[in-house]
Amino acid sequence: MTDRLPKLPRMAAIHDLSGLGKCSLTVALPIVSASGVECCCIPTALLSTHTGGFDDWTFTDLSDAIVPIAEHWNKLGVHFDAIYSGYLASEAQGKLLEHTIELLRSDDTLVIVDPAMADNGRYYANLDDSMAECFCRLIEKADIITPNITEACFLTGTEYRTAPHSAAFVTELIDRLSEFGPKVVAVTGVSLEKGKVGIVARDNGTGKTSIVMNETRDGMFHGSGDVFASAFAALLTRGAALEDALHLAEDFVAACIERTAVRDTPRHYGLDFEGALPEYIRSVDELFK
Ligand code: PXL
Repeated sequence: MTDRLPKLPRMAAIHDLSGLGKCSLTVALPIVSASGVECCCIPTALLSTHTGGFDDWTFTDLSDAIVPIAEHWNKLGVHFDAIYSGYLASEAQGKLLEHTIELLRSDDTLVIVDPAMADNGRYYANLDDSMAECFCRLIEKADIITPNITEACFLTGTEYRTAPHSAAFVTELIDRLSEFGPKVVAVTGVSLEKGKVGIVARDNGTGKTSIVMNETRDGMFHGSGDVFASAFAALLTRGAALEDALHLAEDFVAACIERTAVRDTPRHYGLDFEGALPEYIRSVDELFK
């Protein structure tokens, strides 16, 4: 049997660990694993909850652990097919992440940076423009970036606009983000027409733009960006075509949102992704059959 199994791709996932309120590592670890990719974790901070919608969260900074973990892995000679990062607790962590990427990256490593710092026209708690500056430096090192509309605006110094978004506005954002050099720019939370929301992605290698849209649901679904980016990053790490990765990841997010809405799970608790995993795994298996 083992000689029939393909190589297991390996990803370094560098995110905070928020114990309650699914996002960051509590989303990346299960979803990357379910996608058939080994997920090696570097927790950047330990929080009781994430910072969106909860009060009085605890916060333990793990900045001092980031580079030593990467140095140990580097010394072991472990090869990473991908490096995937998200929310950063401080600007200083941006510098540490840059160093970590240098330590873990090989010529064929895919670097995915999700500049998770803002939504709905506002920065997350305790973050400001200095975080956008920090992510501007980081996305120069990335092959793939997955900002939402707010983050795309903050990274490019563009005034934030609420939905519906004109195609020209989204194209302009993608053009400006492409100047930072990433091969793939995938902007999430785009609504080109009332009642629909989704992702517009451009492959700067081919110049092809792909759009995937789903029905909107009322309200905001915390953690949906992390669910999308985790599935998308893992599928691309496995070698999926951009269009396939986009559709599969977005369908998965839509199924998670549906379950969250039907259960009426408090939105800040994150997406009910657990029950959508079996179907997602079947679709992943089908794609790589
Ligand atoms: O998913 C974004 C995110 C990740 N981690 C922490 C957060 C947030 C958004 O609020 O607070 C700690």
